[in-house]
Amino acid sequence: MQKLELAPGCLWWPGRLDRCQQEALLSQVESGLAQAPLFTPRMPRTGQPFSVRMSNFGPLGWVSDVDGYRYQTFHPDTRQPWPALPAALTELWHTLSGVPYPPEACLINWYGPEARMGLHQDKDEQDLTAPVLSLSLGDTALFRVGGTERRTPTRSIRLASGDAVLLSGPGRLAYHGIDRILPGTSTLISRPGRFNLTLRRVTPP
Ligand code: MD3
Ligand code: FE
Repeated sequence: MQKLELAPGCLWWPGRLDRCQQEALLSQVESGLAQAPLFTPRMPRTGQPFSVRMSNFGPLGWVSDVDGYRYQTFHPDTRQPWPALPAALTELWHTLSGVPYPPEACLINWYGPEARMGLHQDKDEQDLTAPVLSLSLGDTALFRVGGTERRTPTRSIRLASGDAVLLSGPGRLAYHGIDRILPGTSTLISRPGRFNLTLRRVTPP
C-alpha cells in the first residue's frame, strides 16, 4: 500500500516491511537485546514504573528515571554502550525521511499484553526539526494521534506488524500514545506483545 497522511506531517505506510524483512529486523532486535536487555523506565520524581519496557541502539539512548528523561550513551543497568544501530534501519531512515544525516538513537519499546503509553509529546531531543520514524513488529497496537495541543481531537489507528510511521514538520510535536495492544494478532514473535522502534536525531547535524 502507498503512504497515507493521518494528520499534518504524520505519514503512515501500512505493511512497509514484508514478512521476510520483519523477521530479519526482529532477529536484529533480539541480538541487540542480548547485549542491552530491556530495562524498566521510571517516572521522574515519583519513580513509578512504566508498563512499557525499553532498550536502545545507536550512539545515544533515551532513558527515564527519578532524575528525569534524557539521552545518554550507556545502558542504565549494565552501564555498557548501546549496541550499534543496524545498517538496514539507517537505510530505511534515509529512504523514508529523505534526511541526509543519520539517526543517532533507536528507542526499542516492548509492550506486553497489559502495556500502554499515555498521550504525550516527544520533545527531549535538542533537534526538533528532524523527523521521527516508527516501525512496528508483532501484535497490532491501537495508536492515537492528535495535534500539537492536548485539546486537539485525536484519531485512533491500528498499527500492525511491518507498518512505518514518519512524523515530520507539524507532526513532529503531535500528541500521541498507545491505548493498548491486541494480543494474538500477529505470529511474528513467539510470545504475545509488540516491539516499536523509533529512529531519532537527537543533536543538530
Ligand atoms: C508522533 N512510541 O516511543 S510510535 C515513543 O508505538 C512513542 O511505541 C509509540 O510514542 C509506540 O515516544 C508510538 C509512533 C510515534 C513515534 C514518535 C512520535 C508517533 C509520534 C513523535 C511525534 C509524534
Ligand atoms: Fe512518543
